Amino acid sequence: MTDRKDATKPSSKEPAPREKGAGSAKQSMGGPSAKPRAARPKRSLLERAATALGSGTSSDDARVRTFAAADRLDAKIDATEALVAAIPENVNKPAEYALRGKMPQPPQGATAKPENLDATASTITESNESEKNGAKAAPGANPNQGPLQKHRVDSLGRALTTNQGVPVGDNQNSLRAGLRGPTLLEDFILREKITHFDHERIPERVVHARGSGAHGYFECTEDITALTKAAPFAKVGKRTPVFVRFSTVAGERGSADTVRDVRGFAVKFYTEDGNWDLVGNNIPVFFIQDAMKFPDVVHAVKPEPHHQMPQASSAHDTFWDFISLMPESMHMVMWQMSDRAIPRSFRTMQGFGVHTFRLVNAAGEATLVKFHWTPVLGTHSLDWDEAVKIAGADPDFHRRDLWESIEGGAFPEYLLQIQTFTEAEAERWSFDVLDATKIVPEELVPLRTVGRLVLNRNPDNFFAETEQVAFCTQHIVPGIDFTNDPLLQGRNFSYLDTQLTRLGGPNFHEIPINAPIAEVHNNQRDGFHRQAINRGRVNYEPNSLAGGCPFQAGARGFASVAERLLAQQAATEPTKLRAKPEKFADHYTQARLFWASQAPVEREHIARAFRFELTRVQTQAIRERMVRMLRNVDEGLAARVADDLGMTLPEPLSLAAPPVKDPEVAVSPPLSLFARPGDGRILGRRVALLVADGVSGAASGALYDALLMAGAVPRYVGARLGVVRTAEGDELPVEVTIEAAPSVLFDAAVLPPGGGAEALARDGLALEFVQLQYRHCKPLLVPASAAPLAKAAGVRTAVAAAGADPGLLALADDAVAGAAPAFIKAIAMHRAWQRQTEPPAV
Ligand code: HDE
Repeated sequence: MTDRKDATKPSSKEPAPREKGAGSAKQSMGGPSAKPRAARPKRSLLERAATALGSGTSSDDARVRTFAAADRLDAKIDATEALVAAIPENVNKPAEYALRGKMPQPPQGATAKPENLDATASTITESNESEKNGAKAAPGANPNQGPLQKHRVDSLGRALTTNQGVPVGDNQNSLRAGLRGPTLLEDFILREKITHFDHERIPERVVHARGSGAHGYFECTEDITALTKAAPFAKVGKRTPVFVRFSTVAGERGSADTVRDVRGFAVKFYTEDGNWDLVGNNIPVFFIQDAMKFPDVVHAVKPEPHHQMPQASSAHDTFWDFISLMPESMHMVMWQMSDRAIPRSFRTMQGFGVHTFRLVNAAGEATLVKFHWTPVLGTHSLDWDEAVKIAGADPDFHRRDLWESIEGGAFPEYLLQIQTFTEAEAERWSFDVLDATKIVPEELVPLRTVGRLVLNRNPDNFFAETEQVAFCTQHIVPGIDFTNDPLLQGRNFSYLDTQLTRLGGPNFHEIPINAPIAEVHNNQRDGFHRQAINRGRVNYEPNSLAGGCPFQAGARGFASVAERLLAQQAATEPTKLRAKPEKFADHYTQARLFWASQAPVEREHIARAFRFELTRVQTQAIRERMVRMLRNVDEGLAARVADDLGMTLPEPLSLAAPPVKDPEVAVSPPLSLFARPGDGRILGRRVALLVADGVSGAASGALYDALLMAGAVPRYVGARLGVVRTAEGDELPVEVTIEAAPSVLFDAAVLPPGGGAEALARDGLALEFVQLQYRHCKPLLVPASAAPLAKAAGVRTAVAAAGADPGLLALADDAVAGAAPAFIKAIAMHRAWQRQTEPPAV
């Protein structure tokens, strides 16, 4: 290296004249072009001082600039030579090869430090600062990463401008030739505004188009460093920022939230080792075993291509045609027909990583793992009739619930639980852990809680964050690794590929919501919408012109778990083939396990769901094939569905492989929704207090306050907005009307204590309100004076009196004010399914 520390410092001695030769040849090939030193005229003291101060190249005096530039370019060449010479050869090359039977370990890349930063600069004029240019790049920095605040825009106190920052004088009128004349093409303000508007829409996600997102954090709560070196688990108490997006799968971007569908549960962890995306669902298995079939299953469930119907529904011929020909989907379909597919909210559903992944510790040892998200408020779902009605009353039901809960401080929270097991254990099981249509029952491997996820901030802008966020299964960090699950392997290709079209090119990682907080340094360049302005002329590795930077991280970097694939293979097995392992051929054992683990009311709902879906199917032969498939799950279920469809029981479908004898687990209680009732809190639960003139303000107010204190969302619901006059002679505000917020939007209801029920009993909408609260098995508080209203709506108070309906609280009017604890308990139970009959009694 030269003895110069910086071009801005004076040299201790006059540099030796440069020899003609390699150096000057480089110059003629476009390298830094300075005059050969020998030819340089003597400079005045003034000029030398200007150079020394580093201001020479921006001096107003052209002569000063010329000399300063020459001096600095000279120094740059010297420094470049020294930098390149510091890496005399690629000493790491042998480490790429398995030599003499030894597996190579990737070393850290060779690197050298320039003594003069100009050596790696694109241009020596980089120190000419301006309001736009700002300062030159800080060594080793990529400021495109990091907190989002530098991208947030707030226009308080600002005037309207064009996208070029030109103030807009008139945002009401386009530029016209005369008051009544035509609009002029010259109106660049109008054209810019309309053009931008015309291009506001980007392609929606081909699946999971409908989604809602939130920011939050993941907190590590248990030390699992023995299992993984992944950054989020580095220390108990460590918090990692996350962005989570929940979604439906089949519906378009504007479809309703409460359709019967799988829900996406995608979490992006912004770790200091880069982004880790855990792109999961709320159902722990999937329809298919090989990524090859993904386009088929999605085509089958999406609206039929000839008439584009039905929207966001699997209840049509093409879906069930495909499913009935794909028996491996039977397990997933059982979950999809269960109430899991109509969750009450994103806050009350589980999430699953689905595939078997690997955890990798600092020693490079791997453990197989399944990821589970468990909501602390418990797993709760809607009733199908309710879900259908909500789709009309509030298509944004889940989105609103998420948004309002976070705005209201009731932050959604989930535990991260893991199941870990070894390859040897997995080998012994009757199912293959690489088969995404199978779970690992909790009885085989219990869940272990290792962290919690808290969603505590709504996005500022739906498009910029929730729409543009790009989840990719291949986004993993050191400490996590894939397995050979053929579905996961295909996903690892698909997610990056899909973002290219959706987000317009290969630089989607630079969109603020996608940019990691870890710095990004590589030699990828150019492409649509490039944000980073990379300094210097080096965009390849290895290099010496940039001191080897950015260099290969070696042991600090990501390393895939070394697998001994061939050793696991049978000697007769070809190395390259298209086929599935034998255990994948068992299609029904775990579908049976799921059915056997459901509570009676859950089974009832599953049977009804099959009835509904298959009734919508128009082709009798498809219905029949599905019932044949169901016979391989449960004879009773098949018979019930056949009966409901008015068909005689057909023969069962043939099996690809004989059933598993003595599966490890025959019943798994945790597979029931009721296994996770939650922690008893009723955060964000919406409770209607029906009011009309004559209502007791004191009793209603006491209940209202108690519900509010419990974190619920009580609302005074009346026939019309304004106020009602209370029994005490005061006024009570009606917050929302029965028409605008019908029954299905509330989790529980209180009929008016004191008075007012008679008026409501004459209102068809109010009667329907009470009737549906009752039909949907929701907690209902019926004061004695409101009994006629309840009776008119069909509420069977006698059943409650016999203790068979824990969701119905029939009380004396003067007991209402103090009934909050019992009512809150009933709400926390979610639904009194004991009340449900087939067909519904009301
Ligand atoms: Fe996806 N999936 N998927 N998927 N998936 C997408 O990526 C795909 C699968 C999941 O909120 C797409 O960015 C293939 C399983 C979620 O932005 C696409 C296969 C699971 C989301 C894609 C699967 C998922 C997606 C569409 C079979 C649960 C939404 C837009 C091999 C573990 C993420 C996008 C968000 C999105 C492909 C199967 C979950 C096309 C090829 C299994 C939660 O890349």
